[in-house]
Amino acid sequence: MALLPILCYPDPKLHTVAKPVPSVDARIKTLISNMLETMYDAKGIGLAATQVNVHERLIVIDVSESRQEALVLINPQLLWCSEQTHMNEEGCLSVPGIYDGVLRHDAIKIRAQDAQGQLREIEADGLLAVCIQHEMDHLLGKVFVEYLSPLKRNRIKSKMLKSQREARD
Ligand code: K1U
Ligand code: ZN
Repeated sequence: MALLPILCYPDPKLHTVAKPVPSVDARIKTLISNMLETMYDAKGIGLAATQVNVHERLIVIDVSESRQEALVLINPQLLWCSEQTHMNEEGCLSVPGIYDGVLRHDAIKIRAQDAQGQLREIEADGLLAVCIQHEMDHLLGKVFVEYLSPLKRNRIKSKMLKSQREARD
């Protein structure tokens, strides 16, 4: 297994729209293992392939306390979402140290393949629903800061660029 480098906002590669995973083969299984290791190491609850510069529709998630309940979503499709929405505090491994409120559907239903390539339907609410919506946005090239005001987003962009410059020099 290997730790993968995570792209940091405002890297333009984060805005790439991911393509479907063609088949759940050995290459994808290795990528899943590496993404899970990377997510656990970074103390995240989710990770989209986009964030590790692989532009295919693959997400790993673990919102459990035990950190032993990994969920793998391949080629996820949104089937239904509740009308009811809620403002939730979100963070992102690609925007370290920034947390802000984003409006998300309270409950969703999705269809996705699992790590064996089996089609599953999943109903989610609470943190799992928030995390799935956040990760599915990544696959569309959208980062959560794009829901914030232009003023906040520009401040975050400048802060990220400054800390990336300082880490380089
Ligand atoms: O996509 C990512 O970068 C992972 C991200 C997922 C996420 C967190 C919170 C709400 C929605 C989606 C993270 O794991 S950020 C770090 C984190 O562990 C965390 C932050 C806030 C609340 C709960 C967890
Ligand atoms: Zn994120």
